[in-house]
Amino acid sequence: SRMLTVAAAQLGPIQKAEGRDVAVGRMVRLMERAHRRGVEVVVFPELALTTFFPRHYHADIAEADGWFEPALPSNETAPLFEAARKYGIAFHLGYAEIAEEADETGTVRRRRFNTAVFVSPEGEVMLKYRKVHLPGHAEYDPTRTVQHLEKRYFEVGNLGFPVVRAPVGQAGEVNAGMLICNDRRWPEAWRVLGLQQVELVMLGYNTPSLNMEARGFEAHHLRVFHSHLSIQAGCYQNACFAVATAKAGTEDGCELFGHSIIVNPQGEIMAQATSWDDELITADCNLDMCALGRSTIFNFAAHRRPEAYGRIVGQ
Ligand code: CDT
Repeated sequence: SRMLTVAAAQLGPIQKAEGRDVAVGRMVRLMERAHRRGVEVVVFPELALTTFFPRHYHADIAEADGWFEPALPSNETAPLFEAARKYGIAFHLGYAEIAEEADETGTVRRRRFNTAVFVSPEGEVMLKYRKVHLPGHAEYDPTRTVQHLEKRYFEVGNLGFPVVRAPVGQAGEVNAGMLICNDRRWPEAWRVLGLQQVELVMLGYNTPSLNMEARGFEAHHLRVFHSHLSIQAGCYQNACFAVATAKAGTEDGCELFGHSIIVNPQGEIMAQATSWDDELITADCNLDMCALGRSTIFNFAAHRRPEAYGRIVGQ
């Protein structure tokens, strides 16, 4: 069987005043722990290097550039790449990306994305993804006590939902794909990965415990339920594993709910974080399990009916 040992490396809160050196130091310690447990792939959260900065308003977007990475590795993130090399571990990292890149009109300009990369133990980027579903709003909202300004700071990802056959671990290879936070709630995103025979979906998230838009219609306990429901359904309906890693705890007075999980193709939770702090959860994934769903109830070639789904893509 094709076994792959994976970990969700949940991070506790990172405060606004804390530098990347603090976050990276904690991440290196999680890598050391992963090594002791025989882990081959470590998944860190969305925007893992800083506090969840879209809660902070900057009138001039360029003022927010300090939250972004112009290059990876940088001096501050190099220890992470060194740890990966030392221990032979591949890792997934979410970060805010600045790229000097041509837009749809061909104009090269400064562009900002909510990005994740899957990096080999040798430090090579095997896969890059830019978040497609950006929640929140673009302008300061005085009706909210906490802002969620992803639509201000990031452009919609322009790389689609890529899947790569990555050479990792004893399994030899794994079909790997990524989602970022809010993407996990959209079945279309999972299905685009499923159509590429994804076996492992890596995703990081920062989800506030309090839904600012709930207006009394959503009980607090449903926040974690909806997150898990989305991930478990995504795995079952696309016959894949997922490692879903949270940033958790109270950042600058705002609570993020944690509850990182690893899920199998039956939709079962194999491991779950129980703290709201730095915590490593692991699971041994038999990638051959993906074949069952894919060859029976979710055999897409045999049973899927795209001719009836035109409305999904506006046809
Ligand atoms: N980071 C992120 O995408 N969080 C969202 C919260 C949305 S509240 C405006 C999520 O879907 O978990």
